[in-house]
Order: sequence, then C-alpha cells, then structure tokens
Amino acid sequence: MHHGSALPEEVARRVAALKKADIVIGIPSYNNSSTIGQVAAAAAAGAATCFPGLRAVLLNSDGRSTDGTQGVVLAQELPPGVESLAFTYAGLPGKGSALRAIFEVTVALDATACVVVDSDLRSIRPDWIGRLAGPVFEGYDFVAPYYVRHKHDATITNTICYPLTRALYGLRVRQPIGGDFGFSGALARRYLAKDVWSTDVARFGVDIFMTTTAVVESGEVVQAALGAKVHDAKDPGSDLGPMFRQVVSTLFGMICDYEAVWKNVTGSRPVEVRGAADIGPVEPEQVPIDERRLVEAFRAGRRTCGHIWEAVLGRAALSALDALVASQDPGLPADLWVDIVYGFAKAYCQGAVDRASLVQALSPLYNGRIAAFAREARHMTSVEAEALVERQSILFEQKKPEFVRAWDTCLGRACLGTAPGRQRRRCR
Ligand SMILES: Nc1nc2c(ncn2[C@@H]2O[C@H](COP(=O)(O)OP(=O)(O)OP(=O)(O)O)[C@@H](O)[C@H]2O)c(=O)[nH]1
Ligand SMILES: [Mg+2]
Repeated sequence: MHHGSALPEEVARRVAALKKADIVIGIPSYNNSSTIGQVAAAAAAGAATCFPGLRAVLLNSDGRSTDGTQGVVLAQELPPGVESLAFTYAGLPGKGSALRAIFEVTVALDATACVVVDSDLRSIRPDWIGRLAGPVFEGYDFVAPYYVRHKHDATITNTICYPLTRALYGLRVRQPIGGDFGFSGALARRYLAKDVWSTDVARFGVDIFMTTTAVVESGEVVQAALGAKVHDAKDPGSDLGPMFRQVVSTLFGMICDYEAVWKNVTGSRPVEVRGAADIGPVEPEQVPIDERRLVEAFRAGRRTCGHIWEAVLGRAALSALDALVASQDPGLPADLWVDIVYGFAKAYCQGAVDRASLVQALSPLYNGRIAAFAREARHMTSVEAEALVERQSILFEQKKPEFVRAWDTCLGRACLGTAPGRQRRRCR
C-alpha cells in the first residue's frame, strides 16, 4: 500500500486476474448493508440488460464497514457477463478515496465506461446503468444525473454548486454533486493524474471535483434523466457541516486554479437532458428540515464567526447581515447570499484569511440562506421550488461581471490583509 494508490496490492492482484472489462460499476460504501443489496442487484441487472454481450465488473469500494456491507454485495447472484469484487480501499478514509480506487480499477481493466452509484440509494432501477453509461459509449466523457429531488434535499447543490458551476464555467449541470455519474475510462485516467488525493477530494469533495474537471477539461458532458432520487437524506439543519466544508473547499480551490477559464466565460448554456420523455411525473420523498435550528446557527454565526465576516465582506453587506440577524425571522435573501459567496470565494483565493476558517464562517450564512429558502418555498411543491433555485442561479450569473471586477481590482478588505493563510482566526 503506497501513497500513489487507493488499491491495496492484494486487491490489485485480484483485479489483474479479471483482465479486461467494458464497463465498471462502482459503489462506494460505509456501513450501508441495509440498502446496498438493492443497489448492487439493480446495477448488475442493469449491466446485463442494458449492455448484453459486454463484460461488466461490479465493484464495492468500502471504507471498513462494520455491518457486513461487502458481504451483502458478494452474496448477490450475478447475471452472465457480470463479475463482482468487494474490497476495502486504502488511503484517507472518505468517499473520494473509495472512488479513487474505482477509477484505478477502471483504468486497470481498460474499461470504456465507468458508472458510480451511491450505496444509500433507494430509487435506483436497472435502467439507470444504461442511462448513465450509454452516452459514454457514444463518445461523451461525462454523464451527470438529472433527478427530481425534494425541495429540502440537495441544499449544497442548490445554493452553491449548481449556481457557481453554471455562472463560472457556463454549463447548466443541475446536479453537479448528485453522486451517481457515468464517465469514460479516459476521464478516470485524468482524475487519477491530479494531485488531489490527500485533500478534501478524498472525502466529500470528490463529486464537485469530478464534475468541474469534466466541464472544464472535456466539455463533452450530458445529463441523464433518472426520475426521483430517494436516498438516506439528511436534514439540512443537522449533519451537513463536514460535507459542506469539504465540498466548498474543493469548489473554491478549483475556482483559484481555473481563474483563466471562468474569466473567459459569459452567460451559460443548457446541457442536454437525455431520456426525460419516458420518465413520468414523480413526487420525491419528503426530506425534513429543522428551520429553527438553521436560524439559530445563523444567529450564533454572528457571535462566533462575525470577525471573519467582517474581514471578508464590505460595509453594506455587513450592516444588511446585522439587520437580518436581529430581525424576527432571520434568513438570507438570495441577492445578499450571492454577494457573500462571491466575496468568500475571492477571499479564499486571495488568501488574507485562513482558508479553513473562511469555509467554517460561511457555514452559518449558508444555514441562514437555507432557512430563508425554506420560508420562500413553504407553500410550494418541489417542482415549483425549482423556480427559486433557477432565479437564484440567474442572480449568480448577473453578478458575475461584478465578481470579476472585484477580483481584478481587489477592493475587498480581505485584500488588505497579511500573507496568505497567516492569520488563523477561527470561529469562536
Ligand atoms: N467508502 C466510503 N464511502 C463513503 C464514505 N462516506 C460516504 N460514503 C459513501 O458515499 C455515498 C454518498 O454518501 P451520503 O452520505 O449518502 O452523501 P450524500 O447523499 O451526498 O449527501 P446527503 O444529501 O447528506 O445524504 C454513499 O454511497 C456512502 O456510502 C466513506 O467514508 N467511505
Ligand atoms: Mg445519500
């Protein structure tokens, strides 16, 4: 086991014995024994029915589950043409390391296509495999999922990942961190070549890393309609903290790296959605939301992270925030949220404030934005709430020229700070 690989040697030997595959289906997991059986069964059936005659390998890349997850996958009966392999990946624990191992197997088996699907899915059907892999066999490099999700699900997607991907890189990929993707062997090779595997990409940063890399470096991207996504969704008011920090650090880090790319992008274009016609209307399963907790986190942020807000934001944004924190129903309106995200992204790259502290300080503001969104969407169906997400992302596009100007002239107070990352000013 060495730093340059997430495949333990013994696993690499088992992979080599498989020789060649046309398609690899990878499932990252960590204690998912209650749901992974259905996912593995759907994946295996999908490989056999959508791609008869092709050789498929079903992989479970597991993070040392203690609930028998790997055994559940290995117990699946497999259709002809499908083999399975379950193993514990090496490296930093996290979803990204699990996917890194899957990329390595894809390359080792010289597969044309790879599909990854989350192990907590309860809405996966065999046809998802055809939908996610089919376009790769036609020459696309990356297939993003396109599903209907409950209005309180996917809050990181809706408030940051989708609007920034769209406004900065110009492609309207609606689910950039959906978790269920199809991609080419060539793109897997490209992912592996990046020196990111000791960063948050090894954890929950991996999805936005995959999508952004595909959008920026390939552009051969399409979306696959999948219907509803039902998974073990978490209340956005409860346990999204670490995931938020890992996703945002990765996203912001790529903004720093790809400055030359996004500065040359104006507007955005839609990305084709394949297979929407044969998916009927679906109603996603309810996701609970604890608005009070979100509001408390937003208010508490003023006390604990306020000094960082002050270092990053201008006077106008700060006094607007103070008024909101003090109001009856605290929450962040979309236009202020957009200014804040751009302000934090710029500060992150320009480096007057410690990066970990910045991302930590953005989290309560994000909570304030979700609280306001929940209020705005209170009487809306999930489909209707989609219009709010759309309107917010258009705001990101409209304010992008302002962001570019601010970036270039460095007017923010953060620019007056000291050397990059020197000042460690954590939220208290
Ligand atoms: N191997 C491995 N897999 C992980 C780890 N953490 C998460 N995963 C897997 O990554 C996938 C996505 O994780 P989830 O916790 O469902 O995250 P999510 O659906 O993106 O986010 P939520 O909206 O918060 O549910 C699942 O298949 C998990 O089993 C880990 O530490 N190791
Ligand atoms: Mg999930």
